[in-house]
Amino acid sequence: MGLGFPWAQAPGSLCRMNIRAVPVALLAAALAVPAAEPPAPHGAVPSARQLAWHRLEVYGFVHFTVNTFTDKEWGFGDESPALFAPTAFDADQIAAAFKAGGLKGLILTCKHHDGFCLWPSKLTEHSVKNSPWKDGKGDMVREFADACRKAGLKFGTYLSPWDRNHKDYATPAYVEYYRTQLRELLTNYGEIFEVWFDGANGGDGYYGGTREKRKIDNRTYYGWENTWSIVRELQPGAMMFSDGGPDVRWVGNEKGIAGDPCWATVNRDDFYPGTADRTRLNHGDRPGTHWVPAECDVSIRPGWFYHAAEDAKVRTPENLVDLYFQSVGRGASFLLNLPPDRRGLVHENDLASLRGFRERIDAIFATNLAKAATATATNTRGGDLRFAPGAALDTKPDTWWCTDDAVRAAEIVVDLVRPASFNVVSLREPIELGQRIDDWALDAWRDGQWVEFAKGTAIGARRLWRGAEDITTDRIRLRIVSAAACPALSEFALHREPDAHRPAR
Ligand code: FUL
Repeated sequence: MGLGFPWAQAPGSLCRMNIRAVPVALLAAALAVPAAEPPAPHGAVPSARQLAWHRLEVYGFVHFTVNTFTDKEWGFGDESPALFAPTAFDADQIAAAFKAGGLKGLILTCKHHDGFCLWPSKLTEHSVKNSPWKDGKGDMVREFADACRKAGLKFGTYLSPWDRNHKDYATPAYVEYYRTQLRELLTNYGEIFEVWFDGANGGDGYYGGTREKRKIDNRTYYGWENTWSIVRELQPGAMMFSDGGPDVRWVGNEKGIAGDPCWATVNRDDFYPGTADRTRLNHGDRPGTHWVPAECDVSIRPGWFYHAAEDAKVRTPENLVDLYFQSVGRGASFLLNLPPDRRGLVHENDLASLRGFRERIDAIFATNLAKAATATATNTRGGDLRFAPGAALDTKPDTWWCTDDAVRAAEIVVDLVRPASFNVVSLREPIELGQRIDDWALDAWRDGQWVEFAKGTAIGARRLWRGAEDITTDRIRLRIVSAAACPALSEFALHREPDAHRPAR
């Protein structure tokens, strides 16, 4: 697997370091310094597919089925396909809304718990083929997949394991049905970036007319290992989500909020879909046996499906920005649900909120006040400029500051040359080396001394600190107070959230 290590692309060379931050004389001197080896990775590390996924940060859900027309959240499974009748469905409008919000991918509920399929599955009549939409000739999964590709969005699938329509649910025959449906989705719609395995199982349902309660053992019934191998076979690049991974884990709530800290590692074998220790999922395990980062799923409205009664209850742009800081800013991903209305469009109120969210995020991150700064560190690995602190200022994921192996505490001082005001700090570790830093603090130089203004524990894929007030200074110090292995940092950036956008405190 190609992990994109800088040394793998240019062994022993200086070509990928932050040359701008280094005076020419030093650069020349460095040519005489033997190149240091990069450190060994620490603990569990991300796979290539996880590394690619981490870079998305924000993507969205589309919840759409018969529930949209019955005003329910969980269909019983006895809904007639004739109910599914969007009047102006337009996958391009939905994809454009996702783009407007800065979302990088779209995960579609191809089948929710009610069992109704948004594609003409060969295995059931309970699908769009018996709906009035396009006279039963449409394939909504195809329309979404095509619209996503046109708009440059990644496309993912949600196929509910719990099926309240299917007569065989709770018997081995249904598991075969489920796996064959999964094959349909993973074979016919191009590249899939994430496969979502929901853990819900409420028991009662229509089940082919029996209208009874059926219980299954979440741990054994679905034979998850065999289902997961289908995904690996057909879509090797796809991330698999469930309560416990294997690739991305539930964050333990549906509020969009990761714990602080939220370690990317977890003892994965303690979890399987449908059972969750919510606190552990929210914070991760440190140390943990596997790299299974958290995903923060939340709806822009109170419900996952569209309800006209909730048109005035759409989350505000300010609230979405708060959630961004509490998810992406804690090393997790932000999965925002945008449920199409009965027309089959993203509602105007949701769109306005999304646009406001994007504007606010852009206003914060468009300018990095540390970009032209210089940095010094208490230790640079082997004295090799490739690992000098300037490599964290360039914010490129493939270049990073790193210390000698024996070091567990270190400091970087960032000199801004002239005073600047900021209220957001962005830190990232090069996670291909594992999560190394345990404790950090930030100080500003004020009136001739260092004054601490922030501290925390996990950094990982990203750690955002958001201040209530501006910090104005010309020098900032990052102290790595403790680390499980010699620390490394790929991003140190300073930003300013405009006053008009800041939350009232
Ligand atoms: C839950 C489901 O029961 C909800 O309906 C929704 O799909 C949410 C994302 O996951 O487990």
